Amino acid sequence: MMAHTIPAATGFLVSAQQGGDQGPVPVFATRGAHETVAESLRAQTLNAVLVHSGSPEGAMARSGDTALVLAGEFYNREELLTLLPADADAGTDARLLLALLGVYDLHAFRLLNGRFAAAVALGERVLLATDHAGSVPLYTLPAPGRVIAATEIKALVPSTVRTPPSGRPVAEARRVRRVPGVHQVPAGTVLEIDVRTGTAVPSRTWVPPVSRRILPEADAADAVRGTLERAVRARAGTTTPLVVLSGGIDSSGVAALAAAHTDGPLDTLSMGTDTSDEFAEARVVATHLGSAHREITVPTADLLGQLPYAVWASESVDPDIIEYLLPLTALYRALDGPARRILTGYGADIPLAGMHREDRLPQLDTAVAYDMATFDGLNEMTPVLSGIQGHWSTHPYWDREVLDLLVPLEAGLKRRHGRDKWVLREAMSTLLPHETVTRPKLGVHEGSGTTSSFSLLLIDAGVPEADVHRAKSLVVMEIFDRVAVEGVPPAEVSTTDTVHRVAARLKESQ
Ligand code: IOT
Ligand code: MG
Repeated sequence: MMAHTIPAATGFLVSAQQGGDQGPVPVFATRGAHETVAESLRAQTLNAVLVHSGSPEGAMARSGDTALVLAGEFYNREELLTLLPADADAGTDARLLLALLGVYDLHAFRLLNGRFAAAVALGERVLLATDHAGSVPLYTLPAPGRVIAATEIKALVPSTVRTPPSGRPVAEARRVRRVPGVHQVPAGTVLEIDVRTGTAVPSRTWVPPVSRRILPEADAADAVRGTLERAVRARAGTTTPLVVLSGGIDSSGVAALAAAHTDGPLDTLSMGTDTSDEFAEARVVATHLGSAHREITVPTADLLGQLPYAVWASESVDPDIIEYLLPLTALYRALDGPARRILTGYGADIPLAGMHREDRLPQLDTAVAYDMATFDGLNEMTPVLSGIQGHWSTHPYWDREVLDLLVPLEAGLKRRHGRDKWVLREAMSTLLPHETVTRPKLGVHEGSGTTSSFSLLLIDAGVPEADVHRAKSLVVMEIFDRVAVEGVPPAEVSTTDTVHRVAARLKESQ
């Protein structure tokens, strides 16, 4: 049962090398047991440490001169199986990938709709790939004779890599702040690395659509509902899923579709703080769906104190993203008990421009184009966020087929009849109460008071209002340097002390 609640592995560290067998020391924020694997191929050895919850064998596969590890899961298994002989050995996603690589080589990654990071050693090559959205972050340090890669930066910093090789540049990949030689594998990309030279060649496996599609209202709403329904079903697993519910249209839509595919009541969970919450709005939905609903209240001081955990888990240095992720970090950390499969409404606002409160169609489409061109590397959907508590989160709105439908819809279907995210609201209109369908957007950073209380903390420390955003960025970067680069445990990093140091530095520089 466990294997269906969360994937066989939720993270990994690999070292592929021509000689020697000493891998780096595994360091992860993701909670789980560690399984060490060594596969000797003709030209290289693949050493791996898998983060797992009981069945790590499901996360690796070996055949002939190819060995691979997989963190995460696929959502189009049925479709993929039609490409293989009926008796193909494809019982796990790792074996399915191995079989597809045998047929398509690296182009296999163009076929996958999933949430994963993968590392493959084959012949003298190493393939490193993320899903279309890069939703499971993957980092690498490729060097002549040795390629190392991991799903968390902290596993690749000099203190944990025993003999850091001097890495080769990686074309088109973002370098990681303050960690020499380490690059992030771009979203929707497979890097093909020659293990002898450390040279990496990227191939895109997915790009966000840039053209726009015209559909009649009813057809668009039907397509959105059907596609989203499939995405939710593929993610629901075999145990009762938990939906993190704000009572907004995005998460309520996911909850309604998940409830339809769950035997017995669905589990839903809402968080609020002592300054702000959306409990009443979420309760309307929970009551309507008959879910087993829970509310968690986090004191605001505790919430801000958990900033180091949000940065440690996401390894993101974007202050706006950290404000969205902080309340969710607090929510997941408060979720004790066995590992859960969590569905969220996160990400719907990106293809639908929900964050922009924009009435004018040109500006709305500019926002969609901009956000679809800049999401990579923000790590906002990283599974590590809930993984620090041993859970697995997944985001139906960032299913590959859902994005391929939502992104290209012409802007007038996204803003229509005076409503934002119109096509989604219309698609969900028969499944949810009218007040939920018409409820205006409220971001998680607003609904939980996160943005305002973080600002207040900085202003109280003496930061002028005009500098607050820059100060937030400095605080987040300083915390990143502690918890991701220097390996300081998040429990030992104080948000308040960091805020005061940044405030003092800003004052000096004036
Ligand atoms: P928001 O859309 O408010 O929340 C994201 C998800 O977090 C919700 O769908 C819900 O599943 C969960 N959630 C939010 N609030 C609560 C709550 N109080 N209790 C329990 N669960 C909750 C930012 C945002 O406003 O989040 N997310 C945007 C995208 C960010 C922009 N990124 C970018 N441009 N690259 C989004 O699309 O979701
Ligand atoms: Mg949302």
